[in-house]
Amino acid sequence: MAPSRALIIGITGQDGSYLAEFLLARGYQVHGVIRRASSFNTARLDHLYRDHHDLDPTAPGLILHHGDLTDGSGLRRLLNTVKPHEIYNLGAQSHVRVSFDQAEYTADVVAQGTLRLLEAVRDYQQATGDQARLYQAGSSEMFGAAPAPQSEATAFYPRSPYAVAKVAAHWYAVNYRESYDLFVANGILFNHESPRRGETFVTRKISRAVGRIVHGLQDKLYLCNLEAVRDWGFAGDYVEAMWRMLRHGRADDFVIATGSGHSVRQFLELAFGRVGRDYRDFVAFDPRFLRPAEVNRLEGDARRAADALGWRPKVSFAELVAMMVDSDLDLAARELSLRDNGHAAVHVG
Ligand code: NAP
Ligand code: F7E
Repeated sequence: MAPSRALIIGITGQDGSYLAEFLLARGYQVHGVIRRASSFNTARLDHLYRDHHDLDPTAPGLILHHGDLTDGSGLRRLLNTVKPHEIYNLGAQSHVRVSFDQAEYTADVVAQGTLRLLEAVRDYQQATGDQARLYQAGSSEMFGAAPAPQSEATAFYPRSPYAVAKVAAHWYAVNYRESYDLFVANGILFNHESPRRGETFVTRKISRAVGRIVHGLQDKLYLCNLEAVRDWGFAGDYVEAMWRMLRHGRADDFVIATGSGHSVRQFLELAFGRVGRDYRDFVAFDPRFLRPAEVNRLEGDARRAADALGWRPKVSFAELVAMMVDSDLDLAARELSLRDNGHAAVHVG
């Protein structure tokens, strides 16, 4: 029997790599969309990738295609080529602070890009009669200043160009679901992290600094607001929720969260505590990282996902911090060894 085909937009990111692993393990043929870049941008996928000459095109495996959410005709051609059963739209300029500096670009990729994809799926479904189920990566940032805990019933109050663009994408998805009978599920995911998290998000910035400080490669860590509270889970757990949303009997919107919030300061205490250090000896304040409008507290209520999808997080906050610090201790040890052997530093962004 031919395998199920999944198309992942944003496969080179943190979530894309975990989702690709998850789907490959279940026998999917995974098609990933990557952006053309002047250097390789597939580091998170290298362990999964095999040269396409060695692949059977009708069997499970990973196949990569060039594409971009700003290029609607390319997306249409991809749908016609891949004929996906499931589509995961994870593509985004996903950094909240950066979205204040690149607001139009963020809107083009996140809001307009989702609209381009929905239009392509609508036409594909109408032309072929085949349904491609779509997962849309929404964010707890859409709740912004709304009081915690936030659930599917909480009204959005976005506080950044990124969050506003995600709200637009969310409502485009709802509108296309209601107008054209598309199967579109909106995941409203709270922060999820891992050793593969981008290095400029606060958790990874901290775990990376712990590793480099222990190995003498860094002596200061510059941060801004330590009182912000986030509901941090493990990305590996969260990609399973995406998949479950597309297997559910009805397209719907789901909050995915652990239910408990922690401050950046608490993350620092645990991360530095794991290596017997006090974060106060290393952390300094840099106002450049402040956002023009901050989101103070995000803490999700994921009871709908637990009841309808049977989804629950497995990795605790303390386990997540330990996993990230341990991984970055190894990475820093390798960086030190490369440096001592005359190689350039490992690039960490
Ligand atoms: P990420 O690591 O920043 O990955 C984003 C992905 O989108 C990368 O593969 C990136 O490609 C790709 N991308 C960027 N611009 C694109 C464009 N114009 N066209 C096509 N692809 C593009 O983000 P993540 O943490 O994996 O998050 C996945 C999705 O969930 C994002 O939509 C994010 O906004 C959303 N989200 C994340 C969290 C979280 O806590 N991680 C929570 C809620 C929602 P390059 O590698 O080439 O840059
Ligand atoms: O910031 C504070 C910062 O950039 C968390 C994205 O995946 O999750 C992510 O967005 C908090 C904020 O994540 C620094 O002010 C302090 O209050 O790690 P972050 P985020 O903004 O929550 C959501 C759910 C998404 O959807 C996004 O795509 O930490 N903070 N000092 C700092 N943050 C950063 N980045 N750097 C600092 O130095």
